[in-house]
Amino acid sequence: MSIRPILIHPDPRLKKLCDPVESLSTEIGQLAEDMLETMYDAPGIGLAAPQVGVTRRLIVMDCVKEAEAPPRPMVLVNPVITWSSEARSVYEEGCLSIPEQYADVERPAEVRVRWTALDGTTQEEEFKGLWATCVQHEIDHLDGKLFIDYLTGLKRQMITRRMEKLKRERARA
Ligand code: K2U
Ligand code: ZN
Repeated sequence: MSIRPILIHPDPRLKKLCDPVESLSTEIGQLAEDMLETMYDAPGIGLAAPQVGVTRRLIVMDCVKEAEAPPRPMVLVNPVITWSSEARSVYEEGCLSIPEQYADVERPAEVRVRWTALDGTTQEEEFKGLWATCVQHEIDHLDGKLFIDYLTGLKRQMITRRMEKLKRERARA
């Protein structure tokens, strides 16, 4: 188990179309474990493999928000959205690769997702609410898409400039 560094936008690895996971190797299992640990440490409620520099189609999530409720860590290999609702919802999104920047993003309110679990079984589940927003946000990462790509050019440029400044400051530290 190890916490891996999270790439910060702008970074070409965050814009790449990720490759499907071909086999459920121990390396993939270790990566999933590290991604969950990295996500909880951030803290966040989702994380995609490209955010830790691995351009493979693997995401982790745990959107359980109630403090007393048991966590529900999920590992989705090669996730595919098989259905999206007509209804849309707006959520103020953030991103661990774009720290401290938030903006309203509109997405389908409910989605059905099919994926391969680490045990090799095929799973399919409908997600609503924050889980739906999160799974769409994570699958976007696998296609090199960030939530700021849904904003106007001006807003996106402003956020990108702030991240470039943050990276310069971190490099000097
Ligand atoms: O992909 C990521 O960067 C993880 C995000 C996932 C996420 C973003 C927006 C909306 C839902 C999920 C992190 O968890 S960012 C932290 C966060 C948590 C709740 C709401 C917004 C941002
Ligand atoms: Zn993100």
